[in-house]
Parts: sequence; structure tokens; C-alpha cells
Amino acid sequence: AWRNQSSHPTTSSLPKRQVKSLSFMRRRMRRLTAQWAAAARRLDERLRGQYREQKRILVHVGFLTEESGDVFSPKVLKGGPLGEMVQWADILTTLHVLGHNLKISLSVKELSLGIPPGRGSCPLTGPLPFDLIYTDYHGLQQMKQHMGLSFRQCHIRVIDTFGTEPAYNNEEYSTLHGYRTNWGYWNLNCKQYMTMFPHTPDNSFMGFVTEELNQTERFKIKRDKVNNMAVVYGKEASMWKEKLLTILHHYMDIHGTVYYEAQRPPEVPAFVRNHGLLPQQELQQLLRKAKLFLGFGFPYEGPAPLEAIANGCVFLQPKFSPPHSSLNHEFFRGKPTSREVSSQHPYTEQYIGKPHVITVDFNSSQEFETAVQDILKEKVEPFIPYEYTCEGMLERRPNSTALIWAPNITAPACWPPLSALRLFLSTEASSCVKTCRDSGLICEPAYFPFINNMECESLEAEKNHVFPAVHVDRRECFQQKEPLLFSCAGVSAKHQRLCPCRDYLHGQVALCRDCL
Ligand code: U2F
Repeated sequence: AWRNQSSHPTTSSLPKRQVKSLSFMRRRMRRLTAQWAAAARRLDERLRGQYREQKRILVHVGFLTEESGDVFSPKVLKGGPLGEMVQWADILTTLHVLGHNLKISLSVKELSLGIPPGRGSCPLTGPLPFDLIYTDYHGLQQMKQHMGLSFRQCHIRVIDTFGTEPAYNNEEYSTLHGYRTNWGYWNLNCKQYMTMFPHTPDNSFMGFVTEELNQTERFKIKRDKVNNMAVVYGKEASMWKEKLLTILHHYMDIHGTVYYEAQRPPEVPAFVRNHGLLPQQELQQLLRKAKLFLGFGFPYEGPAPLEAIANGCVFLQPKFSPPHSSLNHEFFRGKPTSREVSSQHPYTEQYIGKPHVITVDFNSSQEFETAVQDILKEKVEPFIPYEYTCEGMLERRPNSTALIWAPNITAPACWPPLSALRLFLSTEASSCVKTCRDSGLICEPAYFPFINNMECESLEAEKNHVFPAVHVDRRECFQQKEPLLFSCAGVSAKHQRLCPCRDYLHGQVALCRDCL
């Protein structure tokens, strides 16, 4: 085995806070074992004969290291962001189930054992002890500080919940044009950033999984659903909105999972039945009974709404008008993206929708009340988008463990296959994300190099994250000069963008019809 057993930490040698995070992840992995195994068998049947290489993968979970200030672990038992823990548990499982050879690192010391100093730049120059590194922004920072790696490395994958846009990723451009943030400017190929939801086609979609139901569980859910039971999404009372709760209470019994300490219970209204932070399995049981899962706007884009929908709840959430983004909202400020977040959970809004997801303006009590009344009348079946099942997550991954080519290296063949390419000219002030979406397609940045060579009477090449594009007034064409700046997200009021779109599989947006 590649892994050096003697360097593997036992939990007794780890700080207590790390142990808590790891046991959350371990419990999740154990609970879902049968589900993963069944999915792997099904996928194997389907893809039989397709050769996949076993990769040596170093997984360095930066945010869990003591050196990063261990920002999340202290909160694990108090309802802090468990979403990241869910995702890392599922990433580790996916890579393991696919048969890769994993080394897991949770400290800078272990990381240095995995990467000898001065090694690992692209193109590969000598033998390395790994083929790929999965890490996060904290981990990247640590690698740079302690190993001095050069950072256009094709073997790095960065788990990045909210995504990184090309304008923020390119160091020179972000500095010159006001896109520089604390997190961005690593000059990676943006496909190396992997997000929790498929919201940013410039990045890869990693995702996580939602627990699936068997026939018996489905039957029980139908039998035991309590029509007037609601669970509020939000592990801190500060996330709740009292006025709307009072309205909801006219119609439903309200349950919560807000963390509390015995001596200081949380400030939730007396009519709320608060269970405290629950083990994941018990939360599932609560969701199986409930009819409604109610979000008040925070946390953004977490896993819980998918779990609620999978257990037959309707997710009711606020629409954001104007949308929240790093330009107008504190939570997103400093994140390397200007993506506009149209509701608490845009993925469920756009890809799932009614009857499972209802998105309304919570500033209007009337709209909120009508939504609750409609939900009480509706019968809803449990639902999981295929891409959030174990099989769906495994199906996407062989592709992510394939080498992502550094932009200055010519890839041997285009992936996804060029047969899926559809070319569009956007309207002015519209991104390629929107242009493709409006035609029922998705923007595919891998195609940009193929459409950059347009024919035009007047043609110039410049570094600009909205190019290739056509100037609205002057009808002049602009090519992209810097491949790192090819961007689905870029928008300009003065340009119509040339957009490479492709089809996608229903329930598996990362793949096109000809991809499998
Ligand atoms: C998001 O992180 P959160 O951890 O706040 O996301 P949630 O959707 O609330 O839940 C994450 C998991 O916590 C579990 C639940 C989910 O899988 O089953 N859980 C639990 O075990 N017991 C409970 O009582 C309640 C929930 C998000 F993931 C990140 O993208 C954001 O960065 C973060 C922002 O704070 O919010």
C-alpha cells in the first residue's frame, strides 16, 4: 500500500476538536455504507468495460487543521457549518469506493510527509508520490507557505463551496481590475475548483449525497406524515424570523433544531418545540414526519433542504430581491465570485422547483401565508435529484480524477465531446451562464478555446473576462488572449458574448448526452 501506516494518525493523537469533526464524518460514512455499495455495483454494471486508472490521491482537509485556526471544529457540536463535513465525508467515500489509493492529511506536518519540498509543479517533471491532491483554500495557503509549490498545478483540486470566477482567479487581472480578494488569485484552471452545487459552470461540480429511501421507508413516510408539522431550517435562533413564525403557528406545529446549553436555552418562541441540535439520523426521522421545511434566508446553499425534500417535505424559502452577492451582502463579501444568489437555495429553486420547493417574497406576510395554505393542500412525494444520489456522485467522479490540463498545455482531446457544442450570441449585459440557461442548456467553458477563433471583419485580441465577444455599438469582435480568463460568468453592458453551450442529462447537469 502507498499509505505509510506508521505516519497515519490515530484519533488518540489528534486534538479533541478534530476528533469531534472526524467522528461526525465517520458516523455518516458508516450509516451510508450499504447505499454506497449498492450504487457502486449498479454503476459498475452500467459502465462495465470502461477502463479507469487507480490514482494515488492526497486529501488534505485544510479547514480541519489546527494550523488554519481550526475554525469549524469548535462549532461542530454547537450547530456550526456541518455542511462542509458532510461534503468531505462524501468526497472521501467517493474516492475510496472508486478504488483510488488515498492518503489523508489533517495537519501541515502530514502534508509535508506527502509532498517533498520543491516538487509538484506542472508540467510534471519527475516522479511524485501522488497523482492528485484534493484540498481547500486553507490547504492551498498552507501548501504555498510550507512547501513553496508553484501554483499552476494540474493535479490540485480545491473544494470551494460557493465557487471562484475566472476574473477573481487570475492574479494579474484581478489586481488590475478590482477583483482581488483574500481567497482568489491562484491562477488555477477554474475547473480545478469544485463546488457544492452546480451553480458555476466555470468550476467543476463536486456535490455530496442525500440519503436514499427504500420501499419500506417510502411507505412509512406516506403513512406517518403529519400534515401540519413544520421544521425550521436554522441551527441558531438568530436565523429565525418571529413575525412569520407567528403566522405559521396558526396553521402548523413548529419544530426546531437550535443548539442550546442547559443553563441558557435559545430564544425561540414558547410555541416552538425545540429539539436541540440532533444527530443526523434523528434529524432525518424528524424530517420524515414533517410536511414543511422552512428556511428564513440563512444558511445559504446548505445540504439540509435536499435532505428535507428527499424525506417528502416541501421546502419553503425566501426569494432575494435584489439577489445577494459579494457586492451587496456581508456574508459573501470577499468571496471570489460575483454570482447573484436569487434565494436561500437557488439550486432547489432552479433545478427542483414546485411542488417540492416554493420560493416567495417573505417581506409580504400575505404571500407567505398563501404559500403555507397551498402547501397544506398539496401532497408531495419524496424526491432526490439523481446527481445527489451515491450513484450520481460516483458517475461524475471518474471525470474529475482525470487530469485537468493546465491552460498552457494542449489537451489531447476535448472533453466533453465537441458534438455537444451549441454556439450562441448573448444579448448585451447578459452572461453565458444566463444565455445558455435561457435555451435549456449549460455554459461549457471547455469549449471556449474552440470558439475563440471567430471570423470577423474587425478582430482584436485582449485580456478580458468577457471575451470572446462583439462590441454592441462598434460591431468589432474581440478574442480572448488569456485562456485563464475564459469565463461563463462574465457580463458587460457594452458587449454581446459569444457563448459555448451544451446539453445536459436530466438530473446530472455535469454530463452531456454524449458524455457517458
Ligand atoms: C451551510 O452549512 P450548514 O452546516 O449550516 O448546512 P445545513 O444545511 O444546516 O446542514 C448541514 C448538515 O447538518 C446536519 C444536516 C445537514 O446534512 O443533516 N444537521 C444535523 O446533523 N443535526 C441538526 O440538528 C441539524 C443539521 C453550508 F453547507 C455551507 O455551504 C455554508 O458555508 C454554511 C454557511 O454558514 O451553511
